[in-house]
Amino acid sequence: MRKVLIAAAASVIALSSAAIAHDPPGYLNAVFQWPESALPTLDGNLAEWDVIPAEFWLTEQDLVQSSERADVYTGPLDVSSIAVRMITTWNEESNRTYWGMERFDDHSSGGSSDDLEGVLDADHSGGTFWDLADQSAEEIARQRGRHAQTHHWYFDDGFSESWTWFWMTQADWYDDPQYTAQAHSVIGEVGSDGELTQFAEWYQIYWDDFNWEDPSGSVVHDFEVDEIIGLSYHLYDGDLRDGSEDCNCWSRWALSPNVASFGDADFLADFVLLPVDDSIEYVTAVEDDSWGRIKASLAR
Ligand SMILES: [Ca+2]
Ligand SMILES: [Ca+2]
Ligand SMILES: [Ca+2]
Repeated sequence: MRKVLIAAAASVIALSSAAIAHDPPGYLNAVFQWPESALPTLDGNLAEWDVIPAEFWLTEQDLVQSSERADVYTGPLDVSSIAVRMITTWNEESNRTYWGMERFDDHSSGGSSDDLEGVLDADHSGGTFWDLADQSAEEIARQRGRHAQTHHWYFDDGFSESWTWFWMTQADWYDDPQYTAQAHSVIGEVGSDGELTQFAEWYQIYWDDFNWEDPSGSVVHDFEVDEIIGLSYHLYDGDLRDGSEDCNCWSRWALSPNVASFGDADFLADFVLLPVDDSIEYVTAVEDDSWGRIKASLAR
């Protein structure tokens, strides 16, 4: 009996310390689930996403500046410079996360100055997925991104050579359609220094054990209802008009001011995976191009 109690107490302590580590502290948000019959159609038109209630979307109002760079913008949030609505959703059968984003930027620099970085710890293991002390080069290669993954995504109409960049790995196979795919559209011209609005939708699978040398030996996460995942968004807005060190023009907007979320899952925010909401009238693929879209746009 005593052993059981000690084990129970130890697990409570482990749970509570994990909860304290997650960031922002006390934060819990929810991940909307798509039914298998109505997965988003990746075409750069977000009409089908409008069935998702507004409270699931994050906007720029949910974000704070998260950077220690010298040229970081230090003024208040300015929706005439960056405005966004973005969301991470999921689907049980495919074990995919589906992401949607609409983003307005007054100054399109193009490429890595204006992208979204998504970080996700699917099995909520927490802890670093960056180098550990005294690791060999081989161990570092294995460790980076092993139990949580992070991607920079560029929805920039071909301005960037690749649309997805899992920047901490040496793997070159993670952009295969069995793992990820995207579609996007833009209003404006990428890299023109002018205004740009982007509409993007994409899916991404995640790994419990990502092995950069071994796609088939890597363990894909099996997402389940009620599971809590770790999630972070880093929304970059570089308005690099003069590019000087003190330009006060570079932003990394995130849920928390911490910068450690780049490579430590203890600093990701908690999100719980929801069941399908059957009360919603989804836009199914069959009616996707016609009546369903009209209905979805009328329902806004
Ligand atoms: Ca679509
Ligand atoms: Ca801007
Ligand atoms: Ca910009």
